[in-house]
Parts: sequence; structure tokens; C-alpha cells
Amino acid sequence: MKAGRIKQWAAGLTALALPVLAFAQAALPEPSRPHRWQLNMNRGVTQLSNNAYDAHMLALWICVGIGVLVFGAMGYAMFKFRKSRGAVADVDFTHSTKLEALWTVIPIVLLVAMAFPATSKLINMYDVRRSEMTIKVTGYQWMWKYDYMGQGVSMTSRLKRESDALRQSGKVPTIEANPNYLLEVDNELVVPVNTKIRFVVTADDVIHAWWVPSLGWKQDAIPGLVNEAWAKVDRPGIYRGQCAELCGKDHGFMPIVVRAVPKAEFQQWLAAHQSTPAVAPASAAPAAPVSPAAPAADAQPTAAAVPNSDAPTAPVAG
Ligand SMILES: [Cu+2]
Repeated sequence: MKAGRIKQWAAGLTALALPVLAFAQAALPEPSRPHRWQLNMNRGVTQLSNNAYDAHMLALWICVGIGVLVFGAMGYAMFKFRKSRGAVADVDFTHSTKLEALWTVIPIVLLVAMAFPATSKLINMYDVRRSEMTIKVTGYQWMWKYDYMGQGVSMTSRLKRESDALRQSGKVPTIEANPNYLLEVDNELVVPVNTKIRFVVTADDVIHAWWVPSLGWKQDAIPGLVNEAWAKVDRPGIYRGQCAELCGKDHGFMPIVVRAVPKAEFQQWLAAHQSTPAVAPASAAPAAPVSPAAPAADAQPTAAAVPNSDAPTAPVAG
């Protein structure tokens, strides 16, 4: 075999190994944060995100299998039946009923094999029964409002002032100095781990979408409509996301930060915020929207709760 041909084969084999490399990345220690040259999606920190990952990997490996078989057969045929070896084309072969049946049945079997687990995972995704708590998420231009239903805690969450200042300063942010550029908020959404949390998602002006990739789903926030989703976070950590529906000029500047903490710590946090008149964020930005603890379980956002909005009206019943 000539050296050039060996090189071609080596390149082909490397291309085939790429999905294996992608798979190997799944074992990295920080699953929630993307990193340079990442090839595969993150596993996330909920059962739903793991389901999505598994469905994705199943489809990927089936594709890899098909790719190896098809390109292998093509390569073999081109090599074995090459002109220099005196191969002559078979001009009489027009069709084969057996082959046609085979290449119809095999894809059907594969599709059904993928559809069964995917459907059960999809049904599970919308099953919000037996939730232990409910958080109402309301999208505004351009921030989020969170109501811990029945707990008497409400707050708004918007882009951290430092991030906003850097954005408007004209300076070029670096990954070293600003690893979470435009992904920081004044009030983080604090949630307990290992707790089934039902999220009801709506909006008060235009359509937004609440998306934290590590939770494994994205839900549209639509005025006049209440969408549902749920999450049970496996481990403590900070999980970042963004609005995922083009909602206006500051669409890119309404990040989401979820801080998952142990249950006991969450109870402390909740108690602290129920008793004090205002949510005390980590950064006490004076103009940060800080709402008083809502007195009633189904507190509606008021002008006081959402200070800078253009008089948001009460969202739909949630
Ligand atoms: Cu938005």
C-alpha cells in the first residue's frame, strides 16, 4: 500500500473516531459549564436533562453504526472492485425486491426503537404531579420575576449592574476576568436540591422563554398563558441560562441564575426572606429591583414589586 493511501485511511479512521471523543467528554467534572472545544452537549443536573442526553446519545450511536456500515461498504466496494483490477460494471442489475424490503424494514425498526424511549421521556417531562413546591416565573422586558407560591417570597431578577456597566463601557471583556459576562443577576433563583419543583411560566408583556440548559428544558413564557415544567436538581451548584425568545432590544441581557442549595440551607434562606421586608441579594445594588416579601400566597406583581416597569398588569391566574 502506498504512503498516500495509508494517510487517506488514517484520516478516514480519525473522522470515524470523532463521536467517540465526543462521548469521552461526558465524564468531565463540571457538567454545567460549557468549555472550549466542547463537542457534545452537557449532561445537566436533572433527570430530565439526563433523559435528553440519553436520547441524544442513542440516536448518535445509531447514526454512527449506520455511518460505519454504509461508508464501510462503499469503501470496500471502491477498493475491491476498482478499475485497475479489471472490474466491469454490472449493467443488468436494475432492482432487487429483497434489498428494497430490507432497506425499508431496517429504518422502520430503528425509528421505532428510538421512538419508544423518546415518547416515555417526553411524557415524563410534562408530568408535574407530586411536586413539592411551585415557583411562578414571569418574564418582563427585561427581567424575570419569581414567586415562591404559598411561601410569601417574591423577587425580581435582572442583569447584574457590574455586568451591565461593563457592557456599556466599550471595554472588551475577557473570559479570565469575566467568566460569567452577561450571565450574572442581582437576585439568584434559590432552589433546594432533590425536591420536585413545579415551574409555572408566563409573561407580562411579550413572549419570552425561560431556559436553563442544565435543567434540561426550555419553556415559553407567553402573556395570557401558563406553561408548566418541572425540575429536580441533583446536586448543589449554580446553573446559568438566558431568555431564549427574541423579546426586544435587551433580549440578550436578561440572564437567569439558579442557585441550588441543600434543603436545610434553602429553608434558612426562605425563612430569612419571609421575615424581612426586602430580599437581600449578594450585591446590594441600590437600584436593583427588590420586592417586599409578598403577604399572600398568590401575590400579584405590583408596581412596588416591579419598580421600573411601565406599570405591569397582573399576570394571568397562576
Ligand atoms: Cu426575554
